[in-house]
Amino acid sequence: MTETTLTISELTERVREIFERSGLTPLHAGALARVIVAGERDACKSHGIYRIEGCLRTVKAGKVSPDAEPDVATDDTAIVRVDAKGGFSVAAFEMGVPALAERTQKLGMAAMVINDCTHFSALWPEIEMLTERNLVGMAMCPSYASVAPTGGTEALFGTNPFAFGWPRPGNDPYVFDFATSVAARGEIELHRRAGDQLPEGWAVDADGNPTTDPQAALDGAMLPFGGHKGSAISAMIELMAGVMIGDLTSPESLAKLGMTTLSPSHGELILAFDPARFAAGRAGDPMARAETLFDAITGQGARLPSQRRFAARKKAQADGVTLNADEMAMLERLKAE
Ligand code: NDP
Ligand code: PYC
Repeated sequence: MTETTLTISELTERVREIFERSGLTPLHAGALARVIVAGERDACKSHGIYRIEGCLRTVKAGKVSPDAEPDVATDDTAIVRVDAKGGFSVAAFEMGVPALAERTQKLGMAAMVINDCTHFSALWPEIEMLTERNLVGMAMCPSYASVAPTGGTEALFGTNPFAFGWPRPGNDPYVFDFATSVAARGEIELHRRAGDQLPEGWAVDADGNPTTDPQAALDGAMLPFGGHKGSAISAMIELMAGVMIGDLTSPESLAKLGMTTLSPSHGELILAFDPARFAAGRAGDPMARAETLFDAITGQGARLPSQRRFAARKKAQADGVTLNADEMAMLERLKAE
């Protein structure tokens, strides 16, 4: 199959143009293009350019506000509130980060609550905005009901992503970011498009029987990672980033949208910590001790999460992003629509 290589800025410009033509304001078109191209750049295809069509469907269906102007509110407490006003989450997150960093530096820890947003993206770009500021971060959000609790057979939880980051000045940060289902739903869709079967243990069909057929999995339910442990973490995310922040849980988000082919709307919770403030001088420098731990992990031959991603990023920055003929055809088609 013919391949085309674009620089990161060429690809970003193409994606931004598609979003602007769809009626999104420059604020949102730019933020979406950055996060989607970051997915391609870092070889995270489940949240790369394949997501463009879902975003456009959501705009066309009138389920996201294309010109929302997020509102950031702070007071003297540790909670920063960002009202996304029905728009995509990415610009809302970017606008709230300076206030979250300021509160965290002042208080040692702080939280950002994003309400009323449409959220389809990976969480690591958000976490990296915190580690860049030398903060430890955690982020989580519901999605739409597509995962059965362990012991059950019907979609209830979302694929509920959970991400964590630890800053490593002078080095790539320690970042993990995963769906609390065995894999992101985007992976199931990519298997379906490629005509590939799923590994066993990822999903059940609409009758609750194990399946390796991606379409049957999309019609049925995915399974949590790690059995009852992932199931419990997924429930925690529904509670903290849905119920606790006064926003939609995954079943409520699905009920609002009525289908899983649109980007889900709900809220998000982000927690930030200043790592210099907790040990209070005990047991040495936390940043140096963290490095000892990372060395012990890699010293066994294990890799750190995000190492694959950072390697892909360095390659893309040097050589560009390579897309196949189908992906290029999709970009051309969407540009012309
Ligand atoms: P993966 O299982 O592919 O990866 C999860 C994490 O584990 C990554 O940080 C990855 O790093 C790391 N990792 C993978 N293999 C190893 C290994 N052998 N050793 C050490 N670390 C490893 O991710 P998922 O499919 O679960 O999720 C993909 C994306 O989907 C996430 O970015 C998530 O935010 C997003 N998502 C978004 C949702 C939303 O509603 N917005 C819903 C669900 C998921 P590396 O990348 O370097 O491989
Ligand atoms: O890949 O599971 C997923 C997902 C759901 C919403 C956005 N991404």
